[in-house]
Amino acid sequence: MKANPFRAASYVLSAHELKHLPQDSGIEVAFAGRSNAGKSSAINALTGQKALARTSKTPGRTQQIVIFALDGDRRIADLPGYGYAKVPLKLKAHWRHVMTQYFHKRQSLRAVVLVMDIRHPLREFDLQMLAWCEAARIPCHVLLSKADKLKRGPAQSALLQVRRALPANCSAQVFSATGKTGLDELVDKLRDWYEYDDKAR
Ligand SMILES: Nc1nc2c(ncn2[C@@H]2O[C@H](COP(=O)(O)OP(=O)(O)OP(=O)(O)O)[C@@H](O)[C@H]2O)c(=O)[nH]1
Ligand SMILES: [Mg+2]
Repeated sequence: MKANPFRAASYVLSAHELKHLPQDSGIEVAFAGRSNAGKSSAINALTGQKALARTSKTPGRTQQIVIFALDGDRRIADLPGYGYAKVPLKLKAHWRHVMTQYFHKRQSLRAVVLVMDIRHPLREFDLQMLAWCEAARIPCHVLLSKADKLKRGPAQSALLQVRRALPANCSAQVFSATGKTGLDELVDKLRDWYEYDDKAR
C-alpha cells in the first residue's frame, strides 16, 4: 500500500481576510463547496485525522479560511461554505469579496477540490466556481460526496451527469468520507497537484 503524505497535515491558522493567510508561496489546494457539502469531513478523511477540520450538522460551520500544512511548501485551505441562507447579508457580501480576491490573487492556489453533495450537484454556486476555475485556468476536481446516501446505480448516473457539465480542466469522482469511498482516487489526484514524486510514495 502507498504511504499517504496527507496524514502529516497539521492546523496552521484561520483567516478572515487574505492578508492574514500564510505567505503566498509553495502549493495550496483549496476545498470549496456549498455549506454542509462535506468539505471539512473530506479533509479529515484524507488526512486520517477525525477532528483536524471542524465538521458540523449545522451548516455554515467553517466561516474562515482554515489552513492546514503538509510541510513547509504545501498547504490545504478549507474554505467557508457558500449558500447558507441564515448567514447575515453583510457577512455574505464580505465573503463573496474575500473569495473573489482569493481566487484571483492567490498565486500559490494550484487547484480546487469542489465538494458537492451527490444528491444535489451543480447548484448555482457550483456552476460559478467551475466558471471561475475555467476563467482562471485553475484545475478542479469534483468530489461527489456522501455517496453512501445513494445506491451504486444512481451514484454512477450522477457522476456521468456531472462529468458532462464540466469544463476541460476539471474531473470528477464519487466520494464518501463516512465510507472512505474514493479516497485512493483523491489521494492520487492530490499527489499530482502537490508534485509528490514517485520516490516519496
Ligand atoms: N453520510 C455522510 N455524511 C457526511 C459525509 N461527509 C460529511 N457528512 C456530514 O455532513 C455534515 C456536514 O459536513 P462538513 O464536513 O461539516 O461540511 P462542510 O462542507 O465543511 O460544511 P461548512 O463548513 O458548513 O461549509 C456533517 O453532519 C457530516 O457528518 C459523508 O460522506 N457521508
Ligand atoms: Mg467546513
